[in-house]
Amino acid sequence: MSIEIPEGLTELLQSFTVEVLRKQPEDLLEFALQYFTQLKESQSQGAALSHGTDLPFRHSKGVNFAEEPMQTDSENGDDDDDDDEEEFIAPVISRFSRRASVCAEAYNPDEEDDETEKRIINPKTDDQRHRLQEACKDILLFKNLDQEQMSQVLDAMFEKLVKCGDHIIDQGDDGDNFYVIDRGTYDIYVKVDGAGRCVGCYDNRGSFGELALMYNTPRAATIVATSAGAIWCLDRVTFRRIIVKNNAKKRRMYENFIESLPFLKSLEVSERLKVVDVIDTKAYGDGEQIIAQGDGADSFFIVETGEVKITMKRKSKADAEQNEAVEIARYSRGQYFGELALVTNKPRAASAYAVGSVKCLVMDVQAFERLLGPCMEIMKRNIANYEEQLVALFGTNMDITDPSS
Ligand code: 1OR
Ligand code: 1OR
Repeated sequence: MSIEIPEGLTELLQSFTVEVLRKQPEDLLEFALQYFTQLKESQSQGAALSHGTDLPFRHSKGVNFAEEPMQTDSENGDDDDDDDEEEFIAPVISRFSRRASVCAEAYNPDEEDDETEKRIINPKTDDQRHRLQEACKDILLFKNLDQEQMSQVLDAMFEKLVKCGDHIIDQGDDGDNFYVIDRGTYDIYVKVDGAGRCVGCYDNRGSFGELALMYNTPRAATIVATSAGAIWCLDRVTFRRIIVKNNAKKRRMYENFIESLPFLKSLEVSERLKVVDVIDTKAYGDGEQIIAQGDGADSFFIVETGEVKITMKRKSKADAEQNEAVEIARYSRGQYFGELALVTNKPRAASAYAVGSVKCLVMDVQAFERLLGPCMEIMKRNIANYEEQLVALFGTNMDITDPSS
C-alpha cells in the first residue's frame, strides 16, 4: 500500500531543513517554532511567496542609498523596522518576539553565496604578504576566522598607496572597501551641522570602513591621510561573504549576555547588537594586571567571568611609590570598569587585577565613544560615587574627574 505524501510537504520540510543547516540553531525546537510561526504569519499576510522564495527569512540587499537614506526612528515610525542594520540581525531571535518582522528582514549571508562565491585572488610579493600579515594580526574583525577564511581574506586584499591629504573615505558615500592600515597616519572627521570636525585619528595601525559594509549604511565618517602611507583594501563582496557571516556567530554567542547588562539599558536593541559586533574578549590569569594606574587609556572592560580587583595608590606625595595600594572595589560578571579614563580623558585612576581566572569583554575607545553615548548618564552617576568614596577612603579629593566634563 502506498502512502500519500501531502502536497507541499516535501518543499516545506526541504526549506526548513535548508534553514536549519544554514543557521545551525542551538535550540532546534525553538527555531522550528519561530520558523513555522513566521511562515504562517507571512503567508496569511500574502507576502511570503512574493519574493521568489518560500522561506520566511527573506534577505534584502543592494540597498540604494539614494532611495533609502538612513532613517531615524521618528522618520520611519515603525517600531519593528528601525533601520537598515536590522538586516544583519541573526534570524534566531527568540527573546525579541515583538521583533518578528525584524527576523523576516534578517541578514542571511549564505544567500549571497550563489552569486558571490567567486574567490578573489590579488597576487602579492613576499614582502607584501609579510606586511599584510603583520597589519592584520590584531584586527578584531579577523580574529575568529578559521584558517581557510583568513587565507581567502588575505588573498583578496590589495594594497593602495596613499599621499598626504588623500580622502580614503568620504562621509555619505556608499561603502566599497574595508581598510586595514599598513602605515601612515589618518584623521577621522565627522560632520556636525554640516562642518567636518576631527574626532580622532589612526596612527600606523588599525582598520576602518567596516560600518557601511556591515550595516548597509552610508559612510559614517571621512578618513583623510595626514602622511604618505599604504592601506590594504578588502572588497565589499568578500567582506560580506566572510566577515559578516562569521560575525553572526559572535552575535549568537554574546547577544544574551549584552542584553542582560543593566548599564546598557539605555541603548536600543539594534545598538546593543552593535556592541556585540565591536567587543573583543581577553583572558587573564590569577594576579595578572589588566589596567595600571597612571597609564594612558584606550579601552573599556566588562567582566564576563571571574573577579576583578581594583586597587589605588594615593598620588602626588613625595613618597608616592612607597604607598601601599588599597583595594577599593571588586567586580564580577556583568560589571564594568575602565570607563573613567575614557570619559575624563585622563590617565587610569586605579589599577585592575584578575582574581583567579578572568575573562573580560573589551571595547576600544572609538567604539566606546561611538556606541555608548546614551549610557553616559548612568556612568557619570557612578563616577560621582567614586568621588564620594574617595573622600571617605582617603580623606582627600584626588581630582579623578575633569571638572569640565
Ligand atoms: P564607515 O564604513 O562608516 C567611515 O566609513 C569609517 O570611519 C567607519 O566605517 C569607521 O570604521 C570609522 N563614528 C563613525 N565612524 C568612525 C568613527 C566614529 N571613528 C572611526 N570611524 N566616531 C569616532 C569615535 C572616536 C564617532 C563620532 C561621533
Ligand atoms: P579608569 O579608566 O580610571 C581604573 O581605570 C578603573 O577603576 C576606573 O576607570 C574605574 O572603572 C574603576 N575611583 C576610581 N576608579 C574606580 C573606583 C574609584 N572604583 C573603581 N574604579 N573609587 C571607588 C570606590 C568604590 C573611588 C576611589 C576610592
